[in-house]
Amino acid sequence: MRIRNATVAEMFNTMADLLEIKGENPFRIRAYRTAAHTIYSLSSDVSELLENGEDLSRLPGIGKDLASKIEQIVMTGQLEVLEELKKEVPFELISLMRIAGLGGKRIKAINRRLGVQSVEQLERAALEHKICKLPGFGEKIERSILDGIKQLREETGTRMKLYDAEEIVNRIRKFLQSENTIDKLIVAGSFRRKRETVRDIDILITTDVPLRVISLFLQFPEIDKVLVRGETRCTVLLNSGMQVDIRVVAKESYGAALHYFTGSKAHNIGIRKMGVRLGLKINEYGIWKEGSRIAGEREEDVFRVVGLPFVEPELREDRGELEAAKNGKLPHLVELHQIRGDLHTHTSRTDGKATIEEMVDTAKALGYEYIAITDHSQRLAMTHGLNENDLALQIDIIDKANDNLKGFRILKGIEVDILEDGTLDLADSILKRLDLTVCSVHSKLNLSRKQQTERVLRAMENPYFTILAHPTGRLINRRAPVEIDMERVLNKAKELHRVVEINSYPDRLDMNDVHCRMAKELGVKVSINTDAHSTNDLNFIRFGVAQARRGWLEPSDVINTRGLNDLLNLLCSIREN
Ligand code: DGT
Ligand code: CA
Ligand code: ZN
Repeated sequence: MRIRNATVAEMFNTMADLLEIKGENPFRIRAYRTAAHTIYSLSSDVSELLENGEDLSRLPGIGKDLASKIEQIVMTGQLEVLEELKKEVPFELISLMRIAGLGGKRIKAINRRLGVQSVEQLERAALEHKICKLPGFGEKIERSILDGIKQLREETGTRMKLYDAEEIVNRIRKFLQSENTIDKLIVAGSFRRKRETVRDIDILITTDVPLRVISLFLQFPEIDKVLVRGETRCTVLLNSGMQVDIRVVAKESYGAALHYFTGSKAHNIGIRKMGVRLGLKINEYGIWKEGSRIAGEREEDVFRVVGLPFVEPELREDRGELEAAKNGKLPHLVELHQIRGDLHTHTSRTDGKATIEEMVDTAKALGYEYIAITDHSQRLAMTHGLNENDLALQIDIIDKANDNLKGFRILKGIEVDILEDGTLDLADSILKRLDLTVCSVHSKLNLSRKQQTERVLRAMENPYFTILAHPTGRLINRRAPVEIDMERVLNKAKELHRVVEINSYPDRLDMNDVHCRMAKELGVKVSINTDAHSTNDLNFIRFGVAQARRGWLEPSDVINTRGLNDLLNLLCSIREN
């Protein structure tokens, strides 16, 4: 494998961040940062320099100790001390280091006292005035933290996760509907297309009293700045850095406006071109033929006039949906209500918050027929991962619990770590007693593409491998996906009849839409799971379903749309392969 300089530099910077949060010696911290900078700006790869027998300690800012660390990274793909440090300091805290005015010391205090781990959680704590009450903090610091978050979002142009945008939308909706003046309120744009992240929130409204609605909205307490203010529209920036656009549209234009502002832009252009060929003008106000308006009140109108059936918003990315619509080949997308169970969940036995009973009760309330309990395996010591004895005990517990259940089944599972060499973290003799396994990579995320891919392919060969969980390990806005050849992975999954997960956790949404589509085209079966760590998390399933829809998946592509018996048959047949 070839380690890139950027990788080495990033590991050193991470070291520095973690040491800073830990409150280590500033000289040591600076040494890592300087070294990172040196390596980043080298013109040749450190791995190449090493191959040529060069002495890295001759580089500026790099002594014997750092040189040997670089060598370790190049040889093994990881840095021992960094791995150790990650066990001590929550890795997520690093994202907070990028907020101006928030050093390691304060991050540590905020984390220890409020459990804050992400920028979003920090923002929430500040908005709820929890930060200013901490000893050594005050209102001024709290405000500067909020400013810092805003600045960070502006600088990095960070797109907000769909889940966070959804929460904002819910608050706006509630606020605007407090007066009974709104006829329709719908969020268009990437939010409606259910992209995993959104840049801004585009809201369309129909009402008889536009001025009144706009002036009410301007009183929304989270507004930081009003950017545009007109009689039927306004654009504001919220404290969170999120931009919101509100447009009041005429009832007769509602459908045309909804289509236009839902986008995507590329999809719109495709539609408009089809219209032009038919002598139609299609814009956000309506549909026109020879200067007179022929339609525009309903969104379906836009598709109808160009001879197409309705195209679901999640498909409107100009990825062949117009072509498919023309040829009657649109997929019948999977829907939330078709999901009959969840196949990746955790309990308080490892790092979840709820007991098996509580998870089961919630699953039943969601109308499910089954839930798989898949706690972590022993390798993840921080989560109190299960060893073979622990798992045997859990199997007994679940068997007993099932005896008392009617019309619902708890499936026995485990989220078993895929070790670096591609073996699984628990013995086959215990795995075979389970209904299914959810297999995932949690360590050595920085292997080369070839090694990472082969590690996963090898794991899939294990006869008790059922589902590949969160295949790329990415965390939206926090951690890039691992280097892995998804096409090879999916081909292998097809060959061995393995299932691949869409992890519905709002930070993960892994596989992404493009990989979902690839899976479908290769004929690989998918499972939409939440990876719930609490009863509430089971509701995240809607995000996974949205991602599946963006990947053109139909119910038959998704194994947990099957009823219990059907699913059990499938799980058995996977093992027989
Ligand atoms: P975002 O905000 O980056 O997450 O993605 P969108 O798709 O929400 O993009 P946005 O907010 O810039 O615009 C909303 C929709 O408005 C977009 O999806 C399509 C439509 N739109 C915006 N600009 C144009 C344009 O120049 N031509 C056409 N045909 N449509 C546009
Ligand atoms: Ca938008
Ligand atoms: Zn998990």
